[in-house]
Amino acid sequence: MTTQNRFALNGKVALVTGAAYGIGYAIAAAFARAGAKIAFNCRSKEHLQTALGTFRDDGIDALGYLCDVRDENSVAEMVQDIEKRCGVIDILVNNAGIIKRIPMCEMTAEEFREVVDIDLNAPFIVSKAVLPQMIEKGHGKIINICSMMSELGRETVSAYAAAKGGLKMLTRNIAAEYGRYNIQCNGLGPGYIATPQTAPLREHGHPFNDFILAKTPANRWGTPEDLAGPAIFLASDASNFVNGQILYADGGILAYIGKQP
Ligand code: NAP
Ligand code: GCO
Repeated sequence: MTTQNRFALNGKVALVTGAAYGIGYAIAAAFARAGAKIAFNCRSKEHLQTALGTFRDDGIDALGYLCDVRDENSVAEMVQDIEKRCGVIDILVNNAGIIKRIPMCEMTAEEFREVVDIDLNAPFIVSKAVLPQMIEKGHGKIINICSMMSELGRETVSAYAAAKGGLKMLTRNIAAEYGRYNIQCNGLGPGYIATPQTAPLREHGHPFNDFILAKTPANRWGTPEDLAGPAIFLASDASNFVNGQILYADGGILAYIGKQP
């Protein structure tokens, strides 16, 4: 196999959760351009229809599903339909996620639970839905979208950091338990990326914007497209001996104390 072919995804079936827009959309589109058959899901019918149109405009024939990743039955039905129509899922990206920015003592237990349900419990649910078929097929790739908050805390994101920290360890445990079946499970840890999720932090004049630029050696917010290459690497044969790792695509934030005064 040539070096270039090791990064190809031809003939692969990929499910990217929460890929109606943002990071998930960019990863799904990159996988399609690398040769994969794409399936994605989201909760909103409007988001689904818009995303299907955007994929079509991008020349990508994607399968779209209305499915809340917290709903085991809905996830099972989605996976069964994808595998009936396209074959066994070779690549799963657990991307769907939310954040609630609330000081911990003002956050309700229900709000905390909702974030952990979507950002941590759901990757468990969706991974469990695809693993048996990957084992039977003799290979598979699971990529969990982690975060700076898999490593660092900050004010107001206690639920999100707890979930993303847990997702890092779920990643390592899936690698530990299923590596013997030629299944690689790794994390992709984006830095601060310009998507709807971070839009509130980038509003004109918001102090967080200057804060992040000062904390990022690249001195810019990332774009969803900055994650395409790292995601293709983790989804392809090029990473067949990489397992249980978190690949940070963060512009250098984690390596940097911050701009000196
Ligand atoms: P986003 O713009 O808010 O998009 C989130 C996507 O997930 C949407 O398509 C949303 O569609 C879907 N979604 C949310 N909850 C869902 C559920 N319960 N079931 C199914 N789909 C669901 O977020 P993003 O910035 O692209 O982030 C994507 C992932 O990267 C998240 O896991 C996030 O934590 C992580 N991340 C983001 C950044 C960043 O700086 N943006 C950095 C590190 C990590 P519906 O609302 O229609 O369901
Ligand atoms: C926040 C941001 C971050 C990013 C991302 C950083 O409020 O701090 O939303 O959490 O989303 O997770 O890697």
